[in-house]
Amino acid sequence: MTDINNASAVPSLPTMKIYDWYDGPYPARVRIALAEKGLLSEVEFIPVNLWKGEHKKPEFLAINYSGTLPVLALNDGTLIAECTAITQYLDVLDDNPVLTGVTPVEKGVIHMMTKRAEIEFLDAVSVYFHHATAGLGPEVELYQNAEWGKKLREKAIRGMHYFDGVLRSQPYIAGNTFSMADIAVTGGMIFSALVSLSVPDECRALKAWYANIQRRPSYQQWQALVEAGRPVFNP
Ligand code: GTS
Repeated sequence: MTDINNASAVPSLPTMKIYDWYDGPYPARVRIALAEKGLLSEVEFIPVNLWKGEHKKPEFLAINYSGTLPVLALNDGTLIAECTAITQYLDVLDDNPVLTGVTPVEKGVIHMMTKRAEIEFLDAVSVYFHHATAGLGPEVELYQNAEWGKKLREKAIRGMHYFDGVLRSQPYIAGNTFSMADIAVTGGMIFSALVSLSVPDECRALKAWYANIQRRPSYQQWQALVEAGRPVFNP
């Protein structure tokens, strides 16, 4: 794991800006990845206020057609949305990938487990939030389907049980080392806490894994930022 207080060893970094919202669970994934790579202080964060629906305005949709955060903007005009894509980009900048795998098998398994974390857990919690709770409020949530939201809440709980099973036989989501897949499940845990979706008591391996993740400097730096309530990271 890289020392998050060290400036990056990458010789010529592009100027990087990230559109995000400081305590959002998906943005958290990229902030944790940045911290793991020692790149947190290399990025300028541009807040996009989800609660005011700024992410659905034409100006932002021109940056990301999907109207979601985070988005990485490079100085040559390249825009990279999707946490997975951003993490992959950041991970190979220094030719020393530590989050997305080195061998073909590692890359394949990490990609699979990251996708599974999204489909079976994190995205399901997100649908529950947007459809079966007040979500971002009536100004932003223009269509809600509470029944669908409640179904996805059940799916998220099934996902917790699935990942608990995975973690009974290995220390991390994609095997023996921390990876992007752990960060994706961490996003699910962060979102679950925000919507008061408790991890079932019997998911002991998942709880133990999360306690371990929460001890990582990358997680702690993200948490300190959220607790300070600062929308923009300013080292
Ligand atoms: N697949 C996208 C990714 O991986 O980046 C999903 C991104 C996403 O849903 N981001 C949330 C968002 O923009 C940000 S947060 O809820 O975690 O803060 N949500 C706004 C919306 O209206 O869906």
